[in-house]
Amino acid sequence: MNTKKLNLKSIVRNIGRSGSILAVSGLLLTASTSYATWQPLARSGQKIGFNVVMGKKANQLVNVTVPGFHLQKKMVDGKTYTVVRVPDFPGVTDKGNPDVPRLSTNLLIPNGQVPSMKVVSTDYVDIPLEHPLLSSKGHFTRDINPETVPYTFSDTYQKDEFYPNKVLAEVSEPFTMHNVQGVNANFNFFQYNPVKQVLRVYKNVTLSMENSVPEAGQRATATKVPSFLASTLSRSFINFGLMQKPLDLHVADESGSMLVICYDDFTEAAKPWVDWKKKSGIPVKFVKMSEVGSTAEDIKNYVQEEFDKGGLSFLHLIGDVDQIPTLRGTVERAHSDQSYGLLAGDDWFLDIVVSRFSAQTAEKVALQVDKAVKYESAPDYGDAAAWYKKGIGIASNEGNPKDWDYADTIREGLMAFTYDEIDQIYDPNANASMVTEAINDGRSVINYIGHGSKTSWVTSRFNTGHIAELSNGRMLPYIWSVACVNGAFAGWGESFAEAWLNAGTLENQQGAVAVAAASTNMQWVPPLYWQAETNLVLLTNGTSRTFGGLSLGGMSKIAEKYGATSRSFKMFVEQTNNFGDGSIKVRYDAPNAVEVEEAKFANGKVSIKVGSPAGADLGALTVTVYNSDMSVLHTAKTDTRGVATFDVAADGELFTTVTGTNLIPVVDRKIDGQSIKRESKFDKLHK
Ligand SMILES: [Ca+2]
Ligand SMILES: [Ca+2]
Repeated sequence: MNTKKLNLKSIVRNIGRSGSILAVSGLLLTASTSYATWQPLARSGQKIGFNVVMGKKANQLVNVTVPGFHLQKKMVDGKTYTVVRVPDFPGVTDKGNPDVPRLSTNLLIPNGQVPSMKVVSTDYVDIPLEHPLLSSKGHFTRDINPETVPYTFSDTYQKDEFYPNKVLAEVSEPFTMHNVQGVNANFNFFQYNPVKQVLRVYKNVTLSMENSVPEAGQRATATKVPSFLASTLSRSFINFGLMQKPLDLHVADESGSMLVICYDDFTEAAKPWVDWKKKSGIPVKFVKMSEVGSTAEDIKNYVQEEFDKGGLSFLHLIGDVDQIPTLRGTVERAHSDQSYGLLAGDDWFLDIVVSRFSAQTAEKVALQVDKAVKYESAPDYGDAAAWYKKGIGIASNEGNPKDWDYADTIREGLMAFTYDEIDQIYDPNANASMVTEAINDGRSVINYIGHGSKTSWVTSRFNTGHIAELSNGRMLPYIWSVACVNGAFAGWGESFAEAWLNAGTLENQQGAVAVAAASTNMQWVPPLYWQAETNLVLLTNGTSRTFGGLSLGGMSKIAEKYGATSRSFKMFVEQTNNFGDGSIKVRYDAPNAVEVEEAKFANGKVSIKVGSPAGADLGALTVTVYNSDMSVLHTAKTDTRGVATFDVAADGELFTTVTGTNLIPVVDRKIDGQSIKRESKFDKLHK
């Protein structure tokens, strides 16, 4: 085997063992069904192994192992083809070309560096295929049934060379997430020669990622990562653990600050929510639209200026699109609030969370405000809290694998976490009354996968009319919708996503607390990576579970899988907007009760002691201390004993609020000039 023919550039040194032919054809012959069979290349496991074996600022050594792949036969127009798949990774998805698996990952890099990837050693096998490798249908949107898209075969199938005809490992241009830089590395470890009908798999490769500029020896300045990004970084960059120290990365206690841009007439209606955000520990800068200007460009400039000052984590807009314009996307001119969040680096990785109360009247703003405030500040508890552990999956019977297959995977993950009931409302049997009944019974999360319209989910036919008829009160779910145009919010007509937030009155609430949905047509497969990451990785393993932070983290998974400059990633970021408060901490369990056992102010120091008779975790709760007009406002986290202390210079009455994940918060507890000891549990019981 001549390695020169492998299209490996000169930097690639193949010092590994030479390729060997693996006899798997016998296996293929016996596989008469369309079921996938696992073709092992290593002894154990099916996970692609990314192992950063050395992590320094100057260079990192990465070892990638491919333990095997799934092999499947598929009949197309009377001819048999081979399909090759790897768990957790998509195909290259290039229309008409062999759909080999695309392996890739995100890596943190030192700021200001443009790293290159060099191959240190490789080990590959050549596998003759009994049937030709099937092509990809390419990307298409969810307004199209995949079955109606034909397979095509490009010129590649006539060429006696390996596809993709690229270097073994490519790194993207560096991108910036808020204040941290990374690259996407793409590994062309699956290659196919259509004429020889041979699949080449690199099963073990070691690579060295080296910086463009030699280390000058100066100490790097510490980088503080806002808490909403912490989970995304630690879960989606394979080298986070190893590089956190060399890169001097620290996760901040604080969530960062929020900029609110509000249509002038809605200022009063917005006030209770702004006050609540401050009490829950988010510093808020509130401005009227007239102070910002009138155009999208005015908003973009204003947000950029705030971001450049440092510390901005959230942008929230209040008003419909005619009152506060969207910024149009670059891929398909999608109406895009998210584009306001692209502030650092020339990339599509969001740097802050962006969300909107898309309401047209002060009355509806007041309703959306009340939904968000009460969701966080006054949760159900005891028997009434059962709904937090219930969810809904709604999915179509289309796609390969089917949409309901993905919905089942999410369901299993959530059930293994805190959930004890997730409805399976799947085609062909799904209908609107199933959705209505479940929501009215109380559900905290809805995952939708299928076709969508501006006013409905096609699977179940649940539409804006049904939302208006709901009677779920304040059992308000949050919703991840993988569908076309559910969030087409520009213009005066009410979109599906807006209807969820606008449903009900202050007295009789209904609908949802937050919805992530697209303003244009979503693609079939890439959004599923967003949804899976959001539900199964960031929710179940994360530390900071804000609705917008979960969505943002899920988006970075699309970049990881399809490339940082892929159309799929850019398009998804631009089109997928957050309706409702993006900074709310989602609830996925019955809330824990805590109480303020001690709140004293003496000698310029406030000391708060939080306790929990029910045994809730007392560490890392957010405690704020403020005066009545909130001109004084301090935030701190409790230590493991539940204690937070503050230096406060203020006269007059002081108050405290305690918030946390799945917590029944303590709100507006008055702080006294002297210690007020609550009765102990013992005293209460023995009175
Ligand atoms: Ca960015
Ligand atoms: Ca609208």
